[in-house]
Amino acid sequence: MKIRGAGRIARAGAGAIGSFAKDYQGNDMAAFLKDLEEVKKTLLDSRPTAVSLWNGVQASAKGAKEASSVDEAREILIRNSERFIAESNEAVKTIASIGAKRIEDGDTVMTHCNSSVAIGVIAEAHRQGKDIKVYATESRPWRQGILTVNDLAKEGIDTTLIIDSAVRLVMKKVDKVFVGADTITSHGSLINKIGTSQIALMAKEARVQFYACSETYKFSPLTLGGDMVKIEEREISEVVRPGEIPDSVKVFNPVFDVTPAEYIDGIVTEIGLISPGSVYHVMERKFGTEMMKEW
Ligand code: RUB
Repeated sequence: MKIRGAGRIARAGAGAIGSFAKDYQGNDMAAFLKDLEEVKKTLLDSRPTAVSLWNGVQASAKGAKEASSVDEAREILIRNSERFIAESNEAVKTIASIGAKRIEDGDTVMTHCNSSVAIGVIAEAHRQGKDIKVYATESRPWRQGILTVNDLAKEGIDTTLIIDSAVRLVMKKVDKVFVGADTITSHGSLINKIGTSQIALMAKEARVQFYACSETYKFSPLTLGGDMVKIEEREISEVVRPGEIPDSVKVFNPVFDVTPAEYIDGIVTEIGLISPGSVYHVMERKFGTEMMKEW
């Protein structure tokens, strides 16, 4: 939790592969590849839900096996990692400019948790001179909403913090919802902070547009192979203080949930505003049919 948000997590994972390559000492290729596998495993085990980490790590480690020496492999990894980080930062900017066009002067927007990409979209609309209001959810139990309202207030945006259970009441005043993504599945579902699917359901009920803001490296080729997205569960200490409830009471603290494709009006990506139904085609182009078959 020192590094949060799927984009930052992916860039940190890619950066870690780059650092491993920079610092590596030794010339034995077999040992290098074995150590690289261990590094990858440690990184991937740290956050199971966000596929951005998986894609960032895989993209950075790509080509190591084909190198003819450790030095060549190190160079490849350093280059890959720098490219991934640069492209990722660029994608956030592009999404901001595409998403901002969906926000009109006078709109009231809702966001959930703390997504740098969704905040980027909202901040860009504000910078363009649009008069907007934002409702941001507290996002229990970790309260990432506090970070969000600080980010939005710094931009000078008219911001209101609400508790998560106020979403349905407030939805009447909202024109559009913008949230981030940890993972987008091959059938266009969104995995994001717990509570996102409730907000999407309420947005649908109130005929409010619901957008997911997601770089395409948050698209999961693993789901195409039938893999389920593992929903991370965190410490119960995030929910209750010691001694507050009897030991016999169980606490369930899932951190992410799944919003089905039919609740999503659009996915704002760096390659454009797309429908959940077109995720497969983007994956095919991005990851390649051959590579996808392996998964
Ligand atoms: C953060 C969260 C964010 C996505 C997208 O959860 O759910 O909405 O990760 O973030 P946590 P971004 O705080 O548990 O990591 O748009 O910054 O990539």
